[in-house]
Amino acid sequence: MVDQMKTLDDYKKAYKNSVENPKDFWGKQAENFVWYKKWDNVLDWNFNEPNVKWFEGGKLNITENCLDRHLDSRGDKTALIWVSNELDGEDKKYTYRELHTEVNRFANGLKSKGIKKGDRVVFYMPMVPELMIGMLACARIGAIHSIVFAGFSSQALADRVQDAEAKMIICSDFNNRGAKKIPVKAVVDNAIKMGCTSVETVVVHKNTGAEVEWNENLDIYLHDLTANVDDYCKPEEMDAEDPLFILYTSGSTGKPKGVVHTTGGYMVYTAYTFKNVFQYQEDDIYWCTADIGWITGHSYITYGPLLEGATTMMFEGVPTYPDAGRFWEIVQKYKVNQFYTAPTAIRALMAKGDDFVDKYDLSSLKVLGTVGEPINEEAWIWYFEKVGRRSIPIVDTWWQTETGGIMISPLPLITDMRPTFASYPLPGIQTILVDTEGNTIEENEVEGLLCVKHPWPGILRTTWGDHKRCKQTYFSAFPELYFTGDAARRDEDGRYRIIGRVDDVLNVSGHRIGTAEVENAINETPGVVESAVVGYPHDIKGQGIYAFVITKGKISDEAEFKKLVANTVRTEIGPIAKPDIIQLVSGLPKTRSGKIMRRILRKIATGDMSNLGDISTLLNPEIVEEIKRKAKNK
Ligand code: 7RM
Repeated sequence: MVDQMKTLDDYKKAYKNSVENPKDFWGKQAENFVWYKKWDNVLDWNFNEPNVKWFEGGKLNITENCLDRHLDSRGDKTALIWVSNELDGEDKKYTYRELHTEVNRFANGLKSKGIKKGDRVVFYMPMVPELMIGMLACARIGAIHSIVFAGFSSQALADRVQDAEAKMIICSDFNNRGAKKIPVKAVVDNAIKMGCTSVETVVVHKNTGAEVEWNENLDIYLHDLTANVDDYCKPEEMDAEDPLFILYTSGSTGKPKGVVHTTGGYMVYTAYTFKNVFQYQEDDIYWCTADIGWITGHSYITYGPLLEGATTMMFEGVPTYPDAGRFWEIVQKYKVNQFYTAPTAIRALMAKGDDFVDKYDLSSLKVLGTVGEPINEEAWIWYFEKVGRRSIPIVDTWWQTETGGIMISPLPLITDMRPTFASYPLPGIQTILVDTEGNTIEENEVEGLLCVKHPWPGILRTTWGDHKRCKQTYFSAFPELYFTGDAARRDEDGRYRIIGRVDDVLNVSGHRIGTAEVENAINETPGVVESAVVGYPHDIKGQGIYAFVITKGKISDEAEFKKLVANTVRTEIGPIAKPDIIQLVSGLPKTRSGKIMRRILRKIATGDMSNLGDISTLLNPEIVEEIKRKAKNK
């Protein structure tokens, strides 16, 4: 098991050591795992290419470390508690031994369909145990999983399957989500029709048991795949730098990119951060409410907890079904010790009133966590007072799909807390703030661009199929630095407060959405000439999506047309990217070189129209008046 810091002194020593001797520091953490062959070199790196290699030459399998190595000491310990969408549903528990068997059987099933090391397998599934079992089964045989959040549309799914050239898709028949039943397999069928030619097999997990269309050439039920397989599958020997998974994430331009994480470094980093940020103790029950389709679910539902032999929970449903007390009902029922969720969920529950939280016994809780977006002070205080009953620490964890694990966070009862501050960088994380020219900002209380100057084991290695794009996006803004895309400010004690994205990436209910993606989708609507999408502050979602749309000629039924635009976005990306506000305009403010002036649109969308700055240099300054007049947030 990796080290666990217990005191402020431990943190200070670990931080200092990690900066002065990064190889020693991470080499020691890595010693705690099972390696088939030890590494030759802890770290080799440059941020120019970029080329980062951790534990080069080391051979291992991450599932050996998540499962096999716990069998002697924790074979009968509960590894996974799965909580059903229904209040009276049948929850499920898996011991480490049972989870091991399920993963091995699934892995043998994959092999029987010709899946081997290096092949890509896409998952499009709800929050069911088979998703966790399936991702681990891939890791067992060295296949690269790419999990697509099951709220994405067929088009978005097809884009990702094609980019990854996946050989297999694994899905469910239907998905239970709150009061809804969502046809998951039908979305996959549609994606296949869009030309996913690399796909040889579609594995269908019988979830609700409802009837689905069947394609004899491709489809097989999961229970048939694993009907006659062995209970043991020898783990594939992976190189430390072999890819473990691809996870697509939105950026400021074009289509989402496939962030690639590799095996050894990701393993060491997720285990270390899990154990320290949540201060996990052997008999604790840990619950992260994220979806496994996002990085938070990868690192802190599956890998981090299982690597540390924890009991991890997985919830199928939503926070407001059957009512806004559901989270707290589950915390009470399972005596949850660590609870990790997103600010958007906290704000949504806060808005439903205190009665839903007051009536439950939450005395088991020891640590509360948040992730995904800046938490506003009001939500932080509500979380602290109502859920934490003023007595337990909150960890506001800042990190990204690209960082693999938590980067900046308080350590519960070890470092102090300041509401809305993600606080201190974890050991191994050398954060700095720079100005737009790349000069280091030494002073405190000054806003700057958040960068990291030394690699940590969980850093992304590349973007799938396009290494240039990785360099361009993260390592080109400032030489020798990893650029996060976020602005931040540091207080006099060294705590960081994350301000938010400085690029064209929106954060809507904790979901990362590129404005360019939404614009491309809107532009697919017949009758649309051009569009510009910006974010605006939204009480519950953090940010809402505001779309300015130029149409071909006059639209007779504006309401109907806006519905059409919204539906196109739903089809192209998924419901999470649907604009909250659509304003039809006759033009967009542009510079003389033809660039849309988003700065002006952002202000108008926010309702902050008094000071739009100098607009005289625009190609079409007169358009600003028209847009202001019809703006929706005034
Ligand atoms: C884990 C995750 C990453 C972006 C990131 C930030 C924002 C995440 C916080 C936060 C303020 C936080 N991965 N973000 N955590 N902002 N405080 N604690 O969310 O790739 O989906 O998003 O999310 O802007 O760059 S992500």
